[in-house]
Amino acid sequence: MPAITLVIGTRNYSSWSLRPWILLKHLGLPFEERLIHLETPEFASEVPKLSPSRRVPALIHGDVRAWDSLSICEYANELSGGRGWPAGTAERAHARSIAAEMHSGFQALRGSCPMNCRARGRSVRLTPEIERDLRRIDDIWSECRRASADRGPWLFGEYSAADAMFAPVVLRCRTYSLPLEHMSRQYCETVLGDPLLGEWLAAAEVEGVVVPSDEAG
Ligand SMILES: N[C@@H](CCC(=O)N[C@@H](CS)C(=O)NCC(=O)O)C(=O)O
Repeated sequence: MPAITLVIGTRNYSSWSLRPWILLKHLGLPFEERLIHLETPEFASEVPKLSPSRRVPALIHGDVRAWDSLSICEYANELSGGRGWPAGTAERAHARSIAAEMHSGFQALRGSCPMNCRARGRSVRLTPEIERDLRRIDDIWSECRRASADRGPWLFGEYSAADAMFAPVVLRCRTYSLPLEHMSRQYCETVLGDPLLGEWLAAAEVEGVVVPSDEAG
């Protein structure tokens, strides 16, 4: 079995890299990391050799190439024998839908509240667009948690790719102190208490890189 390599960007900023990274970790799939800092000459020269989209994350596994966070999560699900999504058909459809909604949506929130793992105490003006994104995220989390409360602490009880896709959103909520309802706040506590997220955050603390586009943030 060839080794899996996951190409990721700067931990502090690369929310898309965090998603498959934490899912692979939760599924117990061993992999090597190749970290290339964003907005560096190395990124410009190396990433085109590793990722057809010229973006991170990208996964290399023998002859297999997968790029784009959600497709890497799908590949990890296959490698794990289907443990990346909930077991029931209806819950799988639900989990895939909210993961896809995250992947393609919430532009207002994402644009105004970029992930910065190290940052705390930032404020943002809650425009109607950001409010709308936030209310939808709050509804997604609260509805999932109400339905799965007796089966474990994650969105569908056990950890799934849906939790991985939302992990960076929880970090944004912390950095920008975004208001959430009780069930969602509890879910954020679960995510922030995840030792595997702690591993990522500890590494982000010491990487010491500031990308130029964050200097104003
Ligand atoms: N839709 C892609 C987005 C990937 C993406 O935008 N990655 C950023 C880092 S978080 C990147 O590679 N930026 C470098 C660039 O665009 O040149 C995914 O889900 O993986």
